Amino acid sequence: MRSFKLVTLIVLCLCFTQAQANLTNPGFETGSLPPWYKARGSGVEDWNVTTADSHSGLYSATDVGNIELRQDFAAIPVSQIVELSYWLKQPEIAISAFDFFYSDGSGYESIVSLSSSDWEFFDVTSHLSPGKELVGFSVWGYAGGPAGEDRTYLDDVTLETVIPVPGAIVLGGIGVTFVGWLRRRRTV
Ligand SMILES: [Ca+2]
Repeated sequence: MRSFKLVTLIVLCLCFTQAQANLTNPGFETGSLPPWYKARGSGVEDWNVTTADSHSGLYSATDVGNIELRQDFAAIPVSQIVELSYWLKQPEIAISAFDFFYSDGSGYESIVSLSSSDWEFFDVTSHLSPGKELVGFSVWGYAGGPAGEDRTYLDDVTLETVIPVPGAIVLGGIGVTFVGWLRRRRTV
């Protein structure tokens, strides 16, 4: 009985939704920045793609200074977003701001603090405003702190949505019928 419920649940999940990645070049593995672009700020070294370090793959993006790296995309309802996250590395263990840009022209900015000099994961999904549509996302480097170079590395940005699949009800119905048929066969 428990396995029947589990199979039904899996079938329903598979049929009703579909995960979708929404960023282009999320891990900088094209070896260049676009469609990411420098939006605001200034520093010693503009955002660029490097092989000096990476969270995964060959490349990451890096800058030295308080400079914003942004990507714009077609409007995505916040209600469909299940994850907005990224990986950062700062040898000086400093801070980094991130910005959301909404279709109504409003924005949101907050800051994350790093706690080690290794790669760190930041999930900022909970900062999104329900009911709005996201059209852009950015991450900042920093300036100040300890005396050394103000370097930030960014990699593996995830903007994942889950959307209903067209015809999902039909597929779900077929799934339930099939599971019911299996169950009947088992009990005969
Ligand atoms: Ca990468």
